[in-house]
Amino acid sequence: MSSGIACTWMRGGTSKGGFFLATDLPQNTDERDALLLRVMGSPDARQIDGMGGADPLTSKVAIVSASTRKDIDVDYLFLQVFVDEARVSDAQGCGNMLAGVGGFAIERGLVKPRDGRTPVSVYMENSDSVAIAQVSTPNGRVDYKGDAAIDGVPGAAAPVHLAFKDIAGTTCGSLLPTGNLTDTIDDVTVTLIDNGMPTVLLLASDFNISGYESREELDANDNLKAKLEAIRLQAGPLMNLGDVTEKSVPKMTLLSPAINDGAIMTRTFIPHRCHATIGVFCAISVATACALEGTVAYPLASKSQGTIRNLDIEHPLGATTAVLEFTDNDELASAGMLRTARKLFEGYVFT
Ligand code: NQM
Repeated sequence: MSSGIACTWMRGGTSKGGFFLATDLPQNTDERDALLLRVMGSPDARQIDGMGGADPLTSKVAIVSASTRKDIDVDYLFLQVFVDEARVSDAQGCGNMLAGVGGFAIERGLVKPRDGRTPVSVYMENSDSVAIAQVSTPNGRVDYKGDAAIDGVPGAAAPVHLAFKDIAGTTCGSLLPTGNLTDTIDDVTVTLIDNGMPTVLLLASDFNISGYESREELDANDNLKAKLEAIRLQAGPLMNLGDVTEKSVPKMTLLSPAINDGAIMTRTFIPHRCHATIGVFCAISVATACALEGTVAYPLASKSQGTIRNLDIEHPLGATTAVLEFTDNDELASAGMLRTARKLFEGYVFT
């Protein structure tokens, strides 16, 4: 029997996947990706021969290493392992898997825990930016149990507060990569934005849908998906992403008015399947557009004031609260979000 590779399986926010130490994986990218495809069981729609959950949200990998950067504890590389294609992509980050990185890093001895709560500074390699994750560590041990609840995850767990600075334009070069608040693609008015995640914002009403449909209903709407993909392929180069045919960005977010007192309602394609909820950075990008007059989101969004604004971004399973902090001059200073994480399994995975 071949010897396995040490790994931890964790839920991070509303995603799930494998967490590895960089030192346990091949340094060669092609070898590493081939191994991760075997680990997940891709390409196969059911991922029956691997650990993946037959969904982009459960076919994710976090690679963590001790950082040599000043004031940074660990480096985190996120990889999306495609389900039914033999592809592994580092073109996007993942704020949901990020929720598990701090606990994993402490448990693997990369960060010394404090008594109570341990701040873990994470360099996110995908976006060349930094997050601070607050991990619950009573008596100096990671505790995943707690009473924080997030929509899209049953029950409750310990809170993991995530804080981000300087994430605007980390992938596309600037917050509004075309320099415009709106652009027109295929006669549809869109906002192209990147506050941590390259995202195309569109009005659901422009596609003859309500924007309140279920994930399953939207996934079955081939006509809608074809229109979104045609727009996405044109948006890619406009957003400085080049040819995005084989990339998991930009995400496509359909907007409609909120129905549960939130800021706005969303349905997000990531990019070919509808998200069960919404990604962390995607929600922050949507929230940012809600606060920016002139975007397609602004007229639909409920208005909030003050230097700290909590925007509930509604999604198919509830809402996620993006916390935006503004300067006195109304410029965006930082963003944050509450997530939870849970360690599910620790051991060796065999390829
Ligand atoms: O936007 C899914 C997720 C994500 C990414 C995706 C994410 C983010 O929910 O930060 O978390 O958009 O592919 O895990």
